[in-house]
Amino acid sequence: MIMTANKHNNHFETLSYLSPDGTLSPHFPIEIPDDILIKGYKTMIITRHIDERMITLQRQGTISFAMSSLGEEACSVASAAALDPADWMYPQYRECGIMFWRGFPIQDYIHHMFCNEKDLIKGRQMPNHFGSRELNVVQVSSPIGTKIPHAAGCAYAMKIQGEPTVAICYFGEGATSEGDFHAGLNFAAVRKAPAIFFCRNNGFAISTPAKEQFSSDGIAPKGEGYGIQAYRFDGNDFFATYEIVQRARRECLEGKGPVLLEAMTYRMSGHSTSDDPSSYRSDEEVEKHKEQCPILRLRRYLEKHDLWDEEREQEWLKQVAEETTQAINTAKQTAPPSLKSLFEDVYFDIPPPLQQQYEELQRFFPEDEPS
Ligand SMILES: Cc1ncc(C[n+]2csc(CCOP(=O)(O)OP(=O)(O)O)c2C)c(N)n1
Repeated sequence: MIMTANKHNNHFETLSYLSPDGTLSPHFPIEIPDDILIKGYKTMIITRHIDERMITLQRQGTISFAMSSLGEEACSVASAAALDPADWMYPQYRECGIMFWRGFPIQDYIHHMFCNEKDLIKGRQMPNHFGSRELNVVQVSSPIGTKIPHAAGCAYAMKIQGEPTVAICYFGEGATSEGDFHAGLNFAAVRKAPAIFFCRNNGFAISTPAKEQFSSDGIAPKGEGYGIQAYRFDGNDFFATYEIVQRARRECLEGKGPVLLEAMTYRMSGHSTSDDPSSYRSDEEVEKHKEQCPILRLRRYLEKHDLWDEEREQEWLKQVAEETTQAINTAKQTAPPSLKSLFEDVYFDIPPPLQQQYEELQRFFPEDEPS
């Protein structure tokens, strides 16, 4: 059961309902419709498959960089499932599952990973820095923690305007060491902004283990200091994640102020394709976490309830793999952003000095066609 911060030992329990063998606790307080569970499972499969393919493409030198959410898929997918499509989302780079939940086409995601001319952000960011204005997902940005005050401000604006929506901001436990974490949580707490601060505690900030990041009992007890509600739960448990995010959303909309969530999970992958985790953690440690795989756990539940089977699994894997292959092939044949795009979207009309720079640059890229 969830406890509020115990002032004597600051120990928070971790709420969990789904066991590794797929048995759901009879204490699970709500019912999640079967179609949400099935869509959630299928979306986690898409997320994992695309992550794997992107890592491979990076290793082959086709794309420049990739980050994976291997083992953390329930955090993004179950939380997105518990929200309303009108809620604003501020993801970090490990939340591509929210995009797939909200219906972002695989093709658009892969164009983004290739940073080509069909990338919605025109290749101006690194891969995994997705976003979609249409889906109310604010684009990822590299500096860690900067989205926390943005989400607090967005939530406060929605409150002032009387909109029945919340803003959710995702970040890792490493981001909580940034000043922006304090500024964002304090502002949201004082203004009672309907913001959900979703901390994915996956154990590492690149090579720094959580135990070297803070001396508190994780992140959840910090909510007490800001005077806000906090919950800690098993982030590899689709049911717990869904229920807690739904609850946090309700509390936000009841005017109780922001909620701090700490999803306990484990980063199964390297930090990014530039990282070699074998230099700071053992294979045995990683192996130990495999049994907690959020996809496996939900699959076992679905199978126990005749909502999924091996035949459906194979069919879905095939469909996802084919669509991904097709999307990769299309992205490979898509041109990079034009040189001209470097000069666009800042001014309504390109000022003469920039126009001159563009023309000078063109001399070095005579084959570049303005798109
Ligand atoms: C302000 C800032 N400092 C440092 C970095 C370099 N950096 C990129 S990711 C990262 C670790 C973030 O860890 P965490 O917030 O726990 O998220 P995770 O990668 O574990 O999901 C760091 C230090 C950065 N991008 N921005």
